[in-house]
Amino acid sequence: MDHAAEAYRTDLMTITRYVLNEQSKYPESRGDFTILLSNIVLGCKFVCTAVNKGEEQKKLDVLSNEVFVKALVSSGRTCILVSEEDEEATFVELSKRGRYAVVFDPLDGSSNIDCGVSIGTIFGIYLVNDNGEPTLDDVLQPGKNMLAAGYCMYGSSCTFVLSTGNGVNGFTLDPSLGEFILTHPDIKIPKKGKIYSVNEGNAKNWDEPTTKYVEKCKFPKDGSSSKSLRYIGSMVADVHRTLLYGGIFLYPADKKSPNGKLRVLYEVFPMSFLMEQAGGQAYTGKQRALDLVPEKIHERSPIFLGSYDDVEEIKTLYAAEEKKG
Ligand code: FDP
Repeated sequence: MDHAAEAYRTDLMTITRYVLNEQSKYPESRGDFTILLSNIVLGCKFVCTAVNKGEEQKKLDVLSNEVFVKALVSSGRTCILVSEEDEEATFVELSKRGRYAVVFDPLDGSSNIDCGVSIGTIFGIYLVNDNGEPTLDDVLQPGKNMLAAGYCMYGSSCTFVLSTGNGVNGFTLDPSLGEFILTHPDIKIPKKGKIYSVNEGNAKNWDEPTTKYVEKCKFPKDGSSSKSLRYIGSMVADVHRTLLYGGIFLYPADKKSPNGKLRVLYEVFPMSFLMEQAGGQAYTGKQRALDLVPEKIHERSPIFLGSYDDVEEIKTLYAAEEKKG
Protein backbone atom coordinates (compact mmCIF):
# COMPACT_ATOMS: atom_id res chain seq x y z
CA MET A 1 0.00 0.00 0.00
CA ASP A 2 1.26 3.51 -0.78
CA HIS A 3 0.94 5.02 2.72
CA ALA A 4 1.93 8.52 1.62
CA ALA A 5 -0.87 8.52 -0.93
CA GLU A 6 -3.28 7.02 1.65
CA ALA A 7 -2.45 9.76 4.15
CA TYR A 8 -3.40 12.44 1.64
CA ARG A 9 -6.33 10.71 0.01
CA THR A 10 -8.72 13.43 -1.01
CA ASP A 11 -11.47 11.51 -2.75
CA LEU A 12 -13.30 10.28 0.33
CA MET A 13 -16.15 7.84 -0.03
CA THR A 14 -18.31 8.66 2.97
CA ILE A 15 -21.10 6.32 3.93
CA THR A 16 -23.72 8.85 2.79
CA ARG A 17 -22.02 9.21 -0.59
CA TYR A 18 -21.89 5.43 -0.90
CA VAL A 19 -25.59 5.04 -0.14
CA LEU A 20 -26.51 7.89 -2.51
CA ASN A 21 -24.51 6.14 -5.26
CA GLU A 22 -26.38 2.92 -4.57
CA GLN A 23 -29.67 4.78 -4.60
CA SER A 24 -28.96 6.33 -8.00
CA LYS A 25 -29.16 2.80 -9.45
CA TYR A 26 -32.87 2.83 -8.61
CA PRO A 27 -34.49 5.81 -10.39
CA GLU A 28 -37.78 5.27 -8.53
CA SER A 29 -36.01 5.74 -5.19
CA ARG A 30 -36.95 8.88 -3.26
CA GLY A 31 -34.01 9.06 -0.91
CA ASP A 32 -35.96 7.64 2.04
CA PHE A 33 -33.41 4.90 2.67
CA THR A 34 -30.54 7.41 2.66
CA ILE A 35 -32.36 9.50 5.26
CA LEU A 36 -33.09 6.43 7.40
CA LEU A 37 -29.49 5.29 7.26
CA SER A 38 -28.17 8.77 8.13
CA ASN A 39 -30.24 8.60 11.30
CA ILE A 40 -28.84 5.17 12.19
CA VAL A 41 -25.32 6.48 11.55
CA LEU A 42 -26.03 9.47 13.78
CA GLY A 43 -27.15 7.11 16.58
CA CYS A 44 -23.93 5.12 16.17
CA LYS A 45 -21.75 8.25 16.38
CA PHE A 46 -23.56 9.26 19.57
CA VAL A 47 -23.14 5.82 21.16
CA CYS A 48 -19.49 5.71 20.07
CA THR A 49 -18.81 8.96 21.92
CA ALA A 50 -20.67 7.75 25.02
CA VAL A 51 -18.78 4.41 25.01
CA ASN A 52 -15.46 6.22 24.68
CA LYS A 53 -16.32 8.42 27.66
CA GLY A 54 -16.53 5.21 29.73
CA GLU A 55 -20.13 5.50 30.93
CA GLU A 56 -21.25 2.54 33.05
CA GLN A 57 -23.15 -0.39 31.50
CA LYS A 58 -26.63 0.28 32.83
CA LYS A 59 -26.58 3.88 31.76
CA LEU A 60 -25.17 3.08 28.32
CA ASP A 61 -27.78 0.38 27.59
CA VAL A 62 -30.66 2.72 28.33
CA LEU A 63 -29.01 5.71 26.67
CA SER A 64 -28.24 3.84 23.46
CA ASN A 65 -31.79 2.56 23.17
CA GLU A 66 -33.22 6.04 23.70
CA VAL A 67 -30.90 7.52 21.10
CA PHE A 68 -31.80 4.97 18.43
CA VAL A 69 -35.54 5.04 19.08
CA LYS A 70 -35.57 8.84 18.89
CA ALA A 71 -33.33 8.99 15.81
CA LEU A 72 -35.42 6.36 13.99
CA VAL A 73 -38.81 7.86 14.86
CA SER A 74 -37.71 11.38 13.99
CA SER A 75 -36.36 10.22 10.62
CA GLY A 76 -40.01 10.05 9.54
CA ARG A 77 -39.15 6.91 7.58
CA THR A 78 -40.07 4.13 10.00
CA CYS A 79 -43.35 2.49 10.99
CA ILE A 80 -42.28 -0.27 13.42
CA LEU A 81 -39.23 -0.64 15.63
CA VAL A 82 -38.14 -3.73 17.52
CA SER A 83 -35.36 -3.18 20.04
CA GLU A 84 -33.63 -5.73 22.23
CA GLU A 85 -34.16 -3.33 25.13
CA ASP A 86 -37.95 -3.02 24.75
CA GLU A 87 -40.31 -5.87 25.46
CA GLU A 88 -42.93 -4.56 23.04
CA ALA A 89 -42.48 -3.30 19.49
CA THR A 90 -42.85 0.45 18.97
CA PHE A 91 -45.47 1.49 16.43
CA VAL A 92 -44.62 4.92 15.10
CA GLU A 93 -47.39 7.52 15.26
CA LEU A 94 -49.10 8.31 11.96
CA SER A 95 -47.66 11.82 11.50
CA LYS A 96 -44.08 10.46 11.64
CA ARG A 97 -44.68 7.19 9.87
CA GLY A 98 -42.62 5.89 6.94
CA ARG A 99 -42.19 2.64 5.03
CA TYR A 100 -39.38 0.92 6.92
CA ALA A 101 -39.37 -1.51 9.84
CA VAL A 102 -36.13 -1.53 11.83
CA VAL A 103 -35.03 -4.29 14.20
CA PHE A 104 -31.99 -3.56 16.34
CA ASP A 105 -29.89 -4.31 19.34
CA PRO A 106 -28.70 -0.86 20.44
CA LEU A 107 -25.76 -2.14 22.47
CA ASP A 108 -24.91 -5.80 21.99
CA GLY A 109 -22.33 -7.48 24.19
CA SER A 110 -23.04 -5.02 26.95
CA SER A 111 -21.78 -7.33 29.72
CA ASN A 112 -18.36 -6.44 28.31
CA ILE A 113 -18.71 -2.67 28.69
CA ASP A 114 -17.15 -2.25 32.10
CA CYS A 115 -13.91 -3.97 31.04
CA GLY A 116 -13.50 -2.04 27.79
CA VAL A 117 -14.02 -4.93 25.34
CA SER A 118 -15.45 -4.09 21.90
CA ILE A 119 -19.23 -3.95 21.74
CA GLY A 120 -21.63 -2.87 19.03
CA THR A 121 -25.01 -1.97 17.59
CA ILE A 122 -26.69 -4.45 15.23
CA PHE A 123 -29.59 -3.61 12.91
CA GLY A 124 -31.75 -5.00 10.13
CA ILE A 125 -34.19 -3.14 7.88
CA TYR A 126 -37.36 -4.39 6.17
CA LEU A 127 -39.44 -2.48 3.67
CA VAL A 128 -43.12 -2.56 4.58
CA ASN A 129 -45.11 -2.54 1.36
CA ASP A 130 -48.62 -2.37 2.64
CA ASN A 131 -50.11 1.08 3.07
CA GLY A 132 -52.45 -0.10 5.83
CA GLU A 133 -51.78 -0.13 9.57
CA PRO A 134 -48.38 -1.73 10.35
CA THR A 135 -48.62 -4.98 12.31
CA LEU A 136 -46.14 -7.32 14.00
CA ASP A 137 -46.27 -9.53 10.88
CA ASP A 138 -44.26 -6.83 9.12
CA VAL A 139 -41.25 -7.77 11.26
CA LEU A 140 -42.01 -11.46 11.75
CA GLN A 141 -40.55 -12.15 8.33
CA PRO A 142 -37.67 -14.40 7.30
CA GLY A 143 -34.29 -12.72 7.28
CA LYS A 144 -33.93 -13.19 3.54
CA ASN A 145 -36.58 -10.46 3.15
CA MET A 146 -34.34 -7.88 4.80
CA LEU A 147 -33.47 -4.97 2.59
CA ALA A 148 -30.32 -4.12 4.48
CA ALA A 149 -28.42 -5.10 7.59
CA GLY A 150 -25.31 -4.02 9.41
CA TYR A 151 -23.49 -3.34 12.63
CA CYS A 152 -21.33 -0.69 14.18
CA MET A 153 -18.48 -1.87 16.35
CA TYR A 154 -17.20 0.36 19.14
CA GLY A 155 -13.64 -0.87 19.50
CA SER A 156 -10.14 0.48 19.06
CA SER A 157 -11.74 2.27 16.12
CA CYS A 158 -15.41 2.73 15.31
CA THR A 159 -16.32 0.53 12.34
CA PHE A 160 -19.63 0.45 10.46
CA VAL A 161 -20.29 -2.62 8.32
CA LEU A 162 -23.23 -2.48 5.92
CA SER A 163 -24.93 -4.56 3.28
CA THR A 164 -27.80 -3.27 1.19
CA GLY A 165 -28.02 -6.64 -0.54
CA ASN A 166 -25.21 -5.91 -2.94
CA GLY A 167 -22.08 -7.13 -1.13
CA VAL A 168 -20.64 -5.92 2.17
CA ASN A 169 -18.71 -2.73 2.81
CA GLY A 170 -16.86 -1.49 5.90
CA PHE A 171 -16.49 2.16 6.92
CA THR A 172 -14.27 3.58 9.66
CA LEU A 173 -15.15 6.68 11.64
CA ASP A 174 -12.63 9.45 11.03
CA PRO A 175 -12.95 11.40 14.30
CA SER A 176 -11.46 14.56 12.82
CA LEU A 177 -14.11 14.62 10.07
CA GLY A 178 -16.91 13.03 12.09
CA GLU A 179 -17.62 10.88 9.01
CA PHE A 180 -17.55 7.16 8.28
CA ILE A 181 -15.13 6.62 5.37
CA LEU A 182 -15.09 3.52 3.17
CA THR A 183 -12.02 1.56 4.31
CA HIS A 184 -13.05 -2.04 3.59
CA PRO A 185 -14.73 -2.17 0.17
CA ASP A 186 -16.48 -5.35 -0.95
CA ILE A 187 -15.59 -7.57 2.01
CA LYS A 188 -15.39 -11.27 1.10
CA ILE A 189 -15.00 -13.87 3.83
CA PRO A 190 -12.24 -16.46 3.15
CA LYS A 191 -13.76 -19.71 1.82
CA LYS A 192 -12.27 -21.64 4.74
CA GLY A 193 -10.81 -20.32 7.98
CA LYS A 194 -8.41 -21.28 10.73
CA ILE A 195 -10.43 -20.05 13.70
CA TYR A 196 -13.45 -21.39 15.59
CA SER A 197 -15.31 -19.21 18.05
CA VAL A 198 -17.63 -20.61 20.71
CA ASN A 199 -18.27 -20.52 24.45
CA GLU A 200 -16.67 -23.88 25.31
CA GLY A 201 -17.84 -23.55 28.90
CA ASN A 202 -21.18 -24.87 27.66
CA ALA A 203 -19.62 -28.00 26.08
CA LYS A 204 -21.07 -30.50 28.56
CA ASN A 205 -24.57 -29.56 27.41
CA TRP A 206 -23.97 -29.51 23.63
CA ASP A 207 -25.67 -31.82 21.14
CA GLU A 208 -23.66 -34.39 19.23
CA PRO A 209 -23.01 -32.53 15.94
CA THR A 210 -21.63 -29.49 17.81
CA THR A 211 -19.50 -31.69 20.05
CA LYS A 212 -18.14 -33.60 17.06
CA TYR A 213 -17.46 -30.41 15.12
CA VAL A 214 -15.48 -28.77 17.91
CA GLU A 215 -13.57 -32.02 18.49
CA LYS A 216 -12.68 -31.96 14.78
CA CYS A 217 -11.47 -28.36 15.06
CA LYS A 218 -9.07 -29.43 17.82
CA PHE A 219 -8.09 -32.92 16.66
CA PRO A 220 -8.53 -33.07 12.87
CA LYS A 221 -8.16 -36.58 11.50
CA ASP A 222 -7.62 -35.60 7.86
CA GLY A 223 -4.06 -34.34 8.32
CA SER A 224 -5.10 -30.67 8.37
CA SER A 225 -3.93 -28.29 11.14
CA SER A 226 -6.01 -27.70 14.25
CA LYS A 227 -8.02 -24.51 14.29
CA SER A 228 -7.29 -21.73 16.79
CA LEU A 229 -9.93 -20.77 19.34
CA ARG A 230 -10.90 -17.11 19.68
CA TYR A 231 -13.93 -16.10 21.73
CA ILE A 232 -14.49 -12.55 22.87
CA GLY A 233 -18.06 -13.12 24.05
CA SER A 234 -19.29 -10.02 22.27
CA MET A 235 -21.11 -11.00 19.10
CA VAL A 236 -20.22 -7.97 17.01
CA ALA A 237 -16.52 -8.38 17.75
CA ASP A 238 -16.53 -12.15 17.19
CA VAL A 239 -18.49 -11.83 13.95
CA HIS A 240 -16.33 -8.95 12.72
CA ARG A 241 -13.18 -11.03 13.16
CA THR A 242 -14.87 -14.00 11.47
CA LEU A 243 -15.89 -11.83 8.51
CA LEU A 244 -12.38 -10.46 8.00
CA TYR A 245 -10.22 -13.49 8.88
CA GLY A 246 -12.59 -16.36 8.12
CA GLY A 247 -13.56 -19.33 10.28
CA ILE A 248 -16.73 -20.08 12.14
CA PHE A 249 -18.74 -18.51 14.96
CA LEU A 250 -21.06 -20.83 16.84
CA TYR A 251 -23.77 -20.22 19.40
CA PRO A 252 -25.36 -23.67 19.42
CA ALA A 253 -28.36 -25.09 21.20
CA ASP A 254 -27.61 -26.90 24.41
CA LYS A 255 -29.56 -28.95 26.95
CA LYS A 256 -30.17 -25.89 29.09
CA SER A 257 -31.05 -23.56 26.19
CA PRO A 258 -32.60 -25.61 23.37
CA ASN A 259 -32.89 -22.47 21.23
CA GLY A 260 -29.42 -21.18 21.95
CA LYS A 261 -29.00 -17.67 23.29
CA LEU A 262 -28.92 -15.27 20.39
CA ARG A 263 -31.99 -13.43 19.18
CA VAL A 264 -33.32 -14.09 15.71
CA LEU A 265 -34.46 -10.65 14.61
CA TYR A 266 -31.62 -8.41 15.65
CA GLU A 267 -28.64 -10.76 16.10
CA VAL A 268 -29.01 -13.91 13.98
CA PHE A 269 -30.67 -12.34 10.90
CA PRO A 270 -28.47 -9.26 10.37
CA MET A 271 -25.26 -11.23 10.92
CA SER A 272 -26.47 -14.06 8.66
CA PHE A 273 -27.41 -11.54 5.97
CA LEU A 274 -23.90 -10.04 6.10
CA MET A 275 -22.24 -13.47 6.03
CA GLU A 276 -24.14 -14.58 2.95
CA GLN A 277 -23.49 -11.27 1.23
CA ALA A 278 -19.77 -11.75 1.93
CA GLY A 279 -19.81 -15.26 0.42
CA GLY A 280 -20.18 -17.25 3.65
CA GLN A 281 -23.07 -19.20 5.11
CA ALA A 282 -25.33 -19.12 8.15
CA TYR A 283 -27.13 -22.21 9.46
CA THR A 284 -29.34 -22.88 12.48
CA GLY A 285 -28.68 -26.61 12.86
CA LYS A 286 -31.89 -27.25 10.95
CA GLN A 287 -32.01 -24.83 8.04
CA ARG A 288 -30.49 -21.82 6.31
CA ALA A 289 -30.74 -19.12 8.98
CA LEU A 290 -32.29 -16.54 6.65
CA ASP A 291 -35.19 -18.92 5.84
CA LEU A 292 -36.32 -19.05 9.45
CA VAL A 293 -39.75 -17.47 10.03
CA PRO A 294 -39.84 -16.00 13.55
CA GLU A 295 -43.06 -16.26 15.54
CA LYS A 296 -42.10 -13.87 18.33
CA ILE A 297 -40.11 -10.67 18.19
CA HIS A 298 -37.58 -11.73 20.82
CA GLU A 299 -37.27 -15.34 19.64
CA ARG A 300 -33.89 -17.09 19.90
CA SER A 301 -32.15 -19.53 17.58
CA PRO A 302 -28.94 -21.55 17.54
CA ILE A 303 -26.54 -20.18 14.92
CA PHE A 304 -23.43 -21.34 13.05
CA LEU A 305 -22.03 -18.72 10.70
CA GLY A 306 -18.85 -17.95 8.83
CA SER A 307 -16.69 -19.30 6.00
CA TYR A 308 -18.56 -21.32 3.40
CA ASP A 309 -16.57 -24.55 3.81
CA ASP A 310 -16.54 -24.45 7.61
CA VAL A 311 -20.32 -24.05 7.83
CA GLU A 312 -20.68 -26.78 5.20
CA GLU A 313 -18.91 -29.16 7.60
CA ILE A 314 -21.33 -28.53 10.44
CA LYS A 315 -24.25 -28.93 8.02
CA THR A 316 -22.89 -32.35 7.05
CA LEU A 317 -22.69 -33.38 10.71
CA TYR A 318 -26.30 -32.33 11.36
CA ALA A 319 -27.45 -34.15 8.19
CA ALA A 320 -25.71 -37.33 9.40
CA GLU A 321 -27.38 -36.98 12.81
CA GLU A 322 -30.80 -36.61 11.21
CA LYS A 323 -30.23 -39.74 9.11
CA LYS A 324 -29.51 -41.69 12.28
CA GLY A 325 -32.99 -40.56 13.39
P1 FDP B 1 -24.09 -10.06 26.18
O1 FDP B 1 -24.73 -11.16 26.96
O2 FDP B 1 -22.84 -9.51 26.82
O3 FDP B 1 -25.04 -8.96 25.77
O4 FDP B 1 -26.51 -11.66 23.02
C1 FDP B 1 -25.69 -11.06 23.87
C2 FDP B 1 -24.25 -11.56 23.93
O5 FDP B 1 -23.55 -10.74 24.80
C3 FDP B 1 -23.54 -11.57 22.58
O6 FDP B 1 -23.03 -10.33 22.19
C4 FDP B 1 -22.45 -12.59 22.78
O7 FDP B 1 -22.00 -13.18 21.59
C5 FDP B 1 -23.10 -13.59 23.70
O8 FDP B 1 -24.14 -12.89 24.37
C6 FDP B 1 -22.15 -14.17 24.70
O9 FDP B 1 -22.80 -15.15 25.43
P2 FDP B 1 -22.03 -16.12 26.48
O10 FDP B 1 -21.59 -15.24 27.59
O11 FDP B 1 -23.09 -17.09 26.89
O12 FDP B 1 -20.91 -16.77 25.76
